Amino acid sequence: MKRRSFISKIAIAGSLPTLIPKSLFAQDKASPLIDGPVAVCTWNFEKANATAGQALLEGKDALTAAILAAQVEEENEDNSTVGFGGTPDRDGKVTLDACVMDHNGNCGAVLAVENVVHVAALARDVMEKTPHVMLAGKGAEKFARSLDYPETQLLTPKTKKAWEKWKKEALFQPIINIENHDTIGVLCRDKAGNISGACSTSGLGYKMNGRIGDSPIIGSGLYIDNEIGGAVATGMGEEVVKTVGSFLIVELMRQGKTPQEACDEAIKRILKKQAGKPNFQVAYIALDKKGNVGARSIHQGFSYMHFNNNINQNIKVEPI
Ligand code: SD4
Repeated sequence: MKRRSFISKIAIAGSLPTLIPKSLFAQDKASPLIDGPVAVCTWNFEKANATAGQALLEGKDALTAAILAAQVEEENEDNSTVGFGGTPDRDGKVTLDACVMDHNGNCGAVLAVENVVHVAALARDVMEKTPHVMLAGKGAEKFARSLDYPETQLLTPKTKKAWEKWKKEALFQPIINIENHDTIGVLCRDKAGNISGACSTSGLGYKMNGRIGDSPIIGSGLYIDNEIGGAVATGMGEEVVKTVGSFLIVELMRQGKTPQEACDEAIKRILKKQAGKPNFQVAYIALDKKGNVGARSIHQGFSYMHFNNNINQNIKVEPI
């Protein structure tokens, strides 16, 4: 995968302005109202974000667009932190976590799922077809089989070989950036002005079997409040969970902070618990109801994709 900055134009005509009641922003004149659908996702997943952008331009709802973006990376064998080709745990098992949240505040999640590629879609099925919010492990897999999700071996020859090499030393040392953090978190605002999101990951490489990070935890890896906006996280999940990062960002925006200020504050909350700058990465993206976006990371190396007005752009993020 190329790690470069780019701007790609997507040749799609007919984008309609996003319909958001102006009265919502009557007292907030500080930030502009961005017209048209908006899609943002973690890292440099150009194709994933373009897929979401195109779906939004075609009139698909924000949740569908976010899941379509997640699926691009879930199928991408070269992404070693999501779906097929994801790095296994210490026991050689690829276990996936995902969640989704829609503009009505509905949410669904699956945890530690094996042999299913499209776990963000499965999280949506948990949300829409069960009385529950979360399904884990064998129960989630049984549910997937009942819906005819194909059974897929997620460990590839490449990741198996890397795991066998890792086992010789068996050191658990998460790498700071994209080399080991390629989780996809997506936030979309559709033509109706509704915001939804999705998050999908295989978690930290060589984690303990059964370990769950932030990504499938509503409020940590993802949170949406359609009156305010949404946020997603990537990086060291344990630290995101400790500060309930995505919920925190949305609540800070509710109190009047911009998406950028809210991301800054959420990163500072993590740093406050550390002596000096820690040797792990956490990064957030936030999108508000008006289409404004903010992002911040602890370390260099984080970037995100931004789609609006037919332009799909990779934005490098300055660390705190
Ligand atoms: C986790 N937050 O399981 C995930 C890892 C991650 O890119 O973001 N990787 O902790």
